[in-house]
Amino acid sequence: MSTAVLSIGSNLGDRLAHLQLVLDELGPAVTACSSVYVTAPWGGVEQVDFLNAVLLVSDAGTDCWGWLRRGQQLEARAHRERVQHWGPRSLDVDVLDCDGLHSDDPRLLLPHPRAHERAFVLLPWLEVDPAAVLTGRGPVADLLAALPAGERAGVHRSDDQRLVRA
Ligand code: PH2
Ligand code: MG
Ligand code: MG
Repeated sequence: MSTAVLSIGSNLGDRLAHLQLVLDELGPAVTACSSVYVTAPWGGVEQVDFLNAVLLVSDAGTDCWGWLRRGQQLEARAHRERVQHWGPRSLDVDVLDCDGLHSDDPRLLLPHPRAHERAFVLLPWLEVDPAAVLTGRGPVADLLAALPAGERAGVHRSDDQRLVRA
């Protein structure tokens, strides 16, 4: 049994359908789902905007490694190709935090080492859990407030693109 926070993102192909695939496949494990956000690319690679969202998930049969595995299976289902570091992708599923666990394993770094720097992660997370705390870093609301204004300015909630919970 574990409870995790997942960040999902896409900027290739049918971006909304790729995010929806995650909801459809994780089904009842999804306890909360944020709005869809249109987000400027983070990381210095010139590319089209992403759609991002955050999910809270919980499942008796899935541990923290299980969320990584399930995320990777979904990325494969969306034909994810690993071409360029921080480059375009059909689907990215990242485990941000899982049961407050710390992991130094390079295959599963927990908490996510860059979550605290990314408005496209913090803003949707705060929407689904206003009291959220990023393990080792502090309240998500404080992390968001500490970001440079430009970082937050690139993240917009979409009114016309929605995810439907299975
Ligand atoms: N993912 C990246 C790199 N940059 N930028 C945005 N806006 N959204 C992402 O999901 C994203 C990114 C690598 O995982
Ligand atoms: Mg990522
Ligand atoms: Mg990833």
